[in-house]
Amino acid sequence: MMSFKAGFIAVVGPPNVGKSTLINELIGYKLSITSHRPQTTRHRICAICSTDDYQMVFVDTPGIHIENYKAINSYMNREASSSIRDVDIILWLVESNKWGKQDERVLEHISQVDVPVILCVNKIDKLKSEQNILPFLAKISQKYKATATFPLSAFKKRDTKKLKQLILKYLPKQDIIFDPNSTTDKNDKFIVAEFIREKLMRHLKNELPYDITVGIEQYELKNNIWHIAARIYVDKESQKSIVIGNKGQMLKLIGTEARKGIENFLQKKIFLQLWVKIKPGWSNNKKTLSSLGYD
Ligand SMILES: Nc1nc2c(ncn2[C@@H]2O[C@H](COP(=O)(O)OP(=O)(O)OP(=O)(O)O)[C@@H](O)[C@H]2O)c(=O)[nH]1
Ligand SMILES: [Mg+2]
Repeated sequence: MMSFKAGFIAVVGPPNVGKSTLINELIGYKLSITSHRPQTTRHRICAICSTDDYQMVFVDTPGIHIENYKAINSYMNREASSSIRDVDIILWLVESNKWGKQDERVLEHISQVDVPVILCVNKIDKLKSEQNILPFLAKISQKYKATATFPLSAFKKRDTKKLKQLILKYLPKQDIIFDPNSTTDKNDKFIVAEFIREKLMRHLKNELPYDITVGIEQYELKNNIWHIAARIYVDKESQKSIVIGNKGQMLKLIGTEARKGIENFLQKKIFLQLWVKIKPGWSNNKKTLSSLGYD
């Protein structure tokens, strides 16, 4: 298979720029969690897209950010910066007409590697006219000469289809990397915990810390139904009551939505139970972090 193409494509950028949204669109199904809040993605995760002609392995990364005062923040920044080494292509995401300190930080990392970098300028649907982006592009090109520049909206099929063709152009000729049937390098349990965390990120107001986390405690197939029990970790009592909500309504809503997403992903019925537990300072405790999979 001389002409088969395969490779790793890291997607990097500041928090909230649309990395995970773009990846889900590129692979054509929901794998990576997304929300309107920054720092949704915490772990590097591979999303695999295989055809008869190529295999693209997208590497989703946590947004590179400045405030890394907690152990979990430095873990996330490390996950992101280490992900750009040993890949074949980088998709560098910036938001149209937005440039900040975090973008500078991302640029520092990108400047250190020597692979094709496609500058993706996302969320152009927010602009009144696409022309408005030209001065912005000119400013970035003074800082860095990207291999290609691609303005897009991750929401638009036409854009993501074209982006895929561009990626294919730079994808190296080589043998397949993962089994063509696999979708990710993570196990189902990981994805399940993430789907629950997504609903927490989406529903909880901004006063709740983004660093809430989920641990899976039961994961069993009984009578063709997955029985899943998960514990949600928060820092203090007041947060616990927000997560549970008035008469348990919030937790119920999160459970219902998470169950739908998980059933869709696993293609099986599931029975989901959620609990909330207070674990003070977990996000700044290296030992707790590692027990929850942040090694
Ligand atoms: N208007 C608009 N919104 C977008 C677009 N792409 C993503 N978004 C929104 O931007 C928000 C952040 O998207 P994510 O995909 O979670 O961003 P991310 O870069 O993965 O963020 P982190 O994981 O926190 O680093 C979500 O509310 C998305 O719906 C786009 O092209 N246009
Ligand atoms: Mg993300």
